[in-house]
Amino acid sequence: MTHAPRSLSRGHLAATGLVIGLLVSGLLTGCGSSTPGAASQSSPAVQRVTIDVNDSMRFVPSRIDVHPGRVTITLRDVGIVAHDLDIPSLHAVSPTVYGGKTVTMAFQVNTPGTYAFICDFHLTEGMVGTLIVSPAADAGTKP
Ligand SMILES: [Cu+2]
Repeated sequence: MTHAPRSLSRGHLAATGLVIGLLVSGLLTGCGSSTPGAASQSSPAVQRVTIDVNDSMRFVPSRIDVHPGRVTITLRDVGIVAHDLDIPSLHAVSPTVYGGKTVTMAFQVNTPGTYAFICDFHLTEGMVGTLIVSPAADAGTKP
């Protein structure tokens, strides 16, 4: 008489533990595989950014925010001095842009992080900027 309920409850506990275990492992593998893998592999959209360069030897804006993937930068010279945009760590350099002209550059960036870019002509004058590559998962939560 007393054996039946005990074995029943043990079986119930074991089953509950198994279900929780499956749920937890499912959640863990779901997080692990979707965040970095999908972000760098499956974002076909090209991200387009326009940056002005001017006779004050500045990039405007000097900070660009993108996600991993293909990036196209349009460099617009709103002054008369020639400039370029060089991202040394990505081996990406734009053509030289002259006063009143526009050039474009395209590159691929796969790894989130902070990448410095410079104007090769005016580095000593502080003509620098920062490319911020944040994980694609943050796209929806951006303000
Ligand atoms: Cu410059």
